[in-house]
Amino acid sequence: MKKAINFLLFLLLPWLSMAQQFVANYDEAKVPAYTLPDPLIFNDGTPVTNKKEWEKRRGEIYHIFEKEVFGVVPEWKGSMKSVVVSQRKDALNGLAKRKEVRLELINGNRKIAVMVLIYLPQNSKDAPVFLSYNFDGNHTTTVEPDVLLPDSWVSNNKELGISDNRATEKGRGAAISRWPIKEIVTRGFGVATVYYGDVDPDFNDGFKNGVHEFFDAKRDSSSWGSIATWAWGLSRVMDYLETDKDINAQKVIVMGHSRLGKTSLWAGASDQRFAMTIANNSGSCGAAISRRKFGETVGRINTAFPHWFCDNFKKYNEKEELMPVDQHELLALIAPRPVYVASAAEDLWADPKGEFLSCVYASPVYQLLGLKGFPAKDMPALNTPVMGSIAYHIRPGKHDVTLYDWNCYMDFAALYFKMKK
Ligand code: GTR
Repeated sequence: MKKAINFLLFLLLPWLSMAQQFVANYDEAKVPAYTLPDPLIFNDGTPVTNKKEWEKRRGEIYHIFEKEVFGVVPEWKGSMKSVVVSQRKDALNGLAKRKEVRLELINGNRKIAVMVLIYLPQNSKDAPVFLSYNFDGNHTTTVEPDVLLPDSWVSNNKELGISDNRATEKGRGAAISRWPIKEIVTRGFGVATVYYGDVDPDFNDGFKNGVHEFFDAKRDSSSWGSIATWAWGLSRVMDYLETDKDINAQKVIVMGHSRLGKTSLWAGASDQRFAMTIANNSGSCGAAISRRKFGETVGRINTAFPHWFCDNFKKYNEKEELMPVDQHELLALIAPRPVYVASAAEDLWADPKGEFLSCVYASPVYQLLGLKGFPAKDMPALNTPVMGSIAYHIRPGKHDVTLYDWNCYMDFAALYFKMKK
């Protein structure tokens, strides 16, 4: 017994000591001086002067994010089948059409199912649709009693020690404050949501579960981490949406909160079919400038979540200044399509100022492409959204998604898609 405890301590100590040593900086005066990589300068030092050159430079930046941060997606040799498992015309008391679609990813005799829950306004053909992962199962986003419970890892895995039964009936509607579906549909938008654990369970198991089990490729230091896997999953949902006659696939907005905000940025950068990207409180390695080392740092995120990024990224633990890219360039990769970054005033862990500054520093790329860019140089006051090709707001309160956030996203989308008020 004593031996076993010692062995456990031996395994845990390096992690515990790193976790204990880490003290987040929340003092603006202690933010180090830094120089950001310039998205409009090629790796060889020559400047980018027009749209055509930007396309080439975009490839350089994308490649660095792939190889050094999120990891490279292996070749997919499988196939996907979609099955509509339920359909209602009278959802939300007649306000919406609803369907649940099971996407079956198949590779030989291996198969996983990804469930998509879709709410659309009755007259949906031209409605922009927010595609967004949820954290705990599709049934947590709605109180409707017949939406299916997840049958993936939340319910049948003990790795996270989940004990609150959120994958059961007890979780139904538990996240509705983050999913104002009625308000969204009333304003003429649709919502497609997927439980992210269907695609890849969020724990460090050496990439043996989720869609990873489909890819036989040997892993190396640039192989994809879970964020890239989740982003890939959003592209598979997009493959389906393109086939759904109730949906205009030209108007799909990819939106995510927190780790799933980081995911939406990488999905928006990787798949140009997404018309718009929204990152809610995405923080470290999402929208926030890493070189500021404010709140959560690269070292801290790689220690707490070693499976989110590729192994190469660990080289930059406590050495953010050596990163060949920074997060403003992740936003720039989304150009010319619009992108919205949002912060919460009490969410210092996510570095609101760093999230704002990324918008400022990504703006020259949009401007080079003849677009408005980001029309602010100073942080706006609370609840005062700034909207150009890049949009930003900071609201009071905690790390969360609120109706206020959604209303801003809908305002921005309504502007971009020229919807009537
Ligand atoms: C935190 C993590 C953040 C953010 C958040 C979340 O623990 O440090 O980067 O991703 O989780 O996703 O809720």
